[in-house]
Amino acid sequence: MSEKKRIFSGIQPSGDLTLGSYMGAIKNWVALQDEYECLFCIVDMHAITVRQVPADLRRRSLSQLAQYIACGLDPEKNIMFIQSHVPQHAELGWVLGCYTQFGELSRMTQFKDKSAKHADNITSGLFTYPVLMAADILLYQADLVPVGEDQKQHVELCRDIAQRFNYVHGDTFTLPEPFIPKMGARIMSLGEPTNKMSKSDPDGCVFLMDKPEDIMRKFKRAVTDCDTEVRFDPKEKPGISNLLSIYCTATGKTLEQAQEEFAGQGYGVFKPAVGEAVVELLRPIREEAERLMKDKAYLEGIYQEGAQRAQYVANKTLRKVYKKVGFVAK
Ligand code: ATP
Ligand code: LTN
Repeated sequence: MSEKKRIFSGIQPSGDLTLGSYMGAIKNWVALQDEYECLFCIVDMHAITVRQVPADLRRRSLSQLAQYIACGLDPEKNIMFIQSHVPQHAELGWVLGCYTQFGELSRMTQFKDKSAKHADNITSGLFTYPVLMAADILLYQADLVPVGEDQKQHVELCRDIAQRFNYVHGDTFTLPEPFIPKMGARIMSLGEPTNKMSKSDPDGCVFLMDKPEDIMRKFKRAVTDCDTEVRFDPKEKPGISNLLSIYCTATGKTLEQAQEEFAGQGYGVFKPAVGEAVVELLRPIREEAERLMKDKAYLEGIYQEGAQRAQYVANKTLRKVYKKVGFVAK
C-alpha cells in the first residue's frame, strides 16, 4: 500500500442497503476514494449478532458488493472484501476484548436499542460488537472512518481502546477519526421522522434497489405536518426537514436554494419532487447493480482478491499485537 492516508468502513449485510446508508456513508466513500487508500468491507460477522436466515445473508452479502460498485466505488482502486474471509478480524477482536471494559460496552446506545428490540436474544456477540468493529478499523491502521452519525460512539470507543493498548504496550495502533457528513448524517424514517431510517423498518425506508414507482409511493406518503411551509426546522418540522436534507443530498443544492425553490408551493409539489430526485439518483445504481449481479464470476474475483490484499495488511498488525501481548512466535 502507498503513503496515502487510510480509510476503513463497512456495512452489515443484515438487510438491503438503504438511502440512509448511502447518504450517511457510501456517498462519502465514493467522494474520498481518490484521496485515500480505502478498504470497504461487507461485515457479515457483525450481521449475525442478530439472527439471520443463512440463505438471505449469503445472497445479500454478494448483492451488497454489487451495490457498492454500482454506487461508484472502483474495485481497481479500493480493497473490497467480506469480513469473514479475513480471520484476523476475529483474532484481533479477541485480544481487544481483553482491553475493553464491561462498563464501556454497557454504555453503547446501539446495544441498548438493539437489546430492547431483540429482548429474547441478547447474545454476548451483540454486546461485544463494538470490539469487533474496533478490530476492523485498527487492523488496517485506518486514519479515517466515514460513517453516519449513529456510529460515532463506536468509533470513539475504538479510539479509547487503541489509546489504552498503546499506553500499555507502546505505539501500536493509529488513532482513527470518524468522518461524519454535514448533510445526510442522519436520514430519518419517512413514516416516523423522529426515528432513524433503518433497514429493519421497510415502510419508512427507501432501499437502493427499490423500483421508481415504490420510491414515489413512499415519498408521497411521507409523514409531514399540518403546516404548508417548506422550511428547515428539525425540532418543529422533523418530516419536512428530513425531506429537505434528502433533496439537498440527492441534488447537491443548498438548503437555502431548496427552500427558495419550494417557497409558497406546498407539500403536494414538494414531496413528489423529492421522490423524483431520489428516483434519478438511484436509477443508474439499481440498473448497474442488477447487471453486475448477473456476473457472479466477476464479483467473486473482486472479493477474493480483496480478501488476499486485506489479509496481507491485517497480518502485519496482528503479528505485532501478538508479540506485544506476549504470545510465543509460531
Ligand atoms: P440497523 O437497522 O440494523 O441498525 P442500519 O440501517 O442502521 O441497520 P447499518 O448497517 O447499521 O444500517 O449502517 C451502515 C452505515 O450507514 C453506517 O455508517 C451508518 O452510520 C450509516 N447509516 C445507516 N442508516 C443511516 C441513516 N438513516 N442516516 C445516515 N446514515 C445512516
Ligand atoms: N457498526 C457499523 C458497521 C461496521 C463498521 C465497522 C463501520 C462494522 N465494522 C468498521 C465502520 C468501520 C454499522 O453500521 N452498524
